[in-house]
Amino acid sequence: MNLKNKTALITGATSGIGRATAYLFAESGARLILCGRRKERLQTIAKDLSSKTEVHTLQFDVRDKEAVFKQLENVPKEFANIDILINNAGNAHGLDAIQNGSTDDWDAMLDINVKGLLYVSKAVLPVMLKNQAGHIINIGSTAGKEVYPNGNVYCASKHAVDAINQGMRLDLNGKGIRVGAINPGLVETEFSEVRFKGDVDRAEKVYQNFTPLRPEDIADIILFAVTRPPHVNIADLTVMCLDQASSTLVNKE
Ligand code: NDP
Ligand code: 8X3
Repeated sequence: MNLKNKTALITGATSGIGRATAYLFAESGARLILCGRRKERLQTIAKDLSSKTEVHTLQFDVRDKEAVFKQLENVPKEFANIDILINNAGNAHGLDAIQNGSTDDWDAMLDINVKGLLYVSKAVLPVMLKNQAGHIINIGSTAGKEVYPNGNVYCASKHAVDAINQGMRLDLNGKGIRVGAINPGLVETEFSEVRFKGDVDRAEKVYQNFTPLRPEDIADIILFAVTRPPHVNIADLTVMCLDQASSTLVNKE
């Protein structure tokens, strides 16, 4: 599948789904703008992909509104014509009953998963509107389709992504811009390590005794979505591994 002459901006490209998407898009020839906070990782990935395509890296925290707009205003001109935006940066912070939740965790999830996605979209949209063309993929979650015990604010943030995805599609109708969400179930990435604040043992247990999705599985679906003919828009797609039936029902050995 060919993305030659397309420029794709991927947030959260330093790990998991975003990183897998960067590698797959590079194979397909897309020019890449890779974003994240961890500069060394961005540099390593850019070096890895430099034989396949042109890569520009942007280091910023999506919560930092000023940084988002400043960095995106100043991308080199050969990268400025963004065709594809993958709104992927995000994480869960904590897994606690609402009465025990940390307000810092709540701020992080709402500021990153919701407001960060909005800031990046607002910064990228003018070029898509000018071109009357573009494709935005919002990475939602099964947590944006149902709520599970102790998932409260993370689920709220992903329900917000679901609403924003629908709202974007309504407001951008007639402007040549495709908008769609990919909503994964359990994918083995650094997600649980972040959720459990570096407790690797606890994080590993989340993915034990069944076969979870791999980040490459989601990258593959993202590539499929962005390489459909221009009149085809995958509006909303939920994907789980075979062993998962819902957020709370996973067939473990
Ligand atoms: P990872 O933890 O592996 O990757 C998260 C990415 O988001 C990293 O590249 C990280 O980069 C970036 N990120 C996090 N916070 C910020 C921030 N404040 N500013 C900029 N970038 C940030 O997790 P996944 O790959 O699993 O998660 C990617 C997306 O997929 C998220 O939106 C997540 O909610 C969603 N998702 C994940 C599922 C799963 O089971 N893993 C299932 C459903 C959805 P850096 O730290 O360098 O800034
Ligand atoms: C990540 C999947 O089930 O941990 O969005 O919320 S889950």
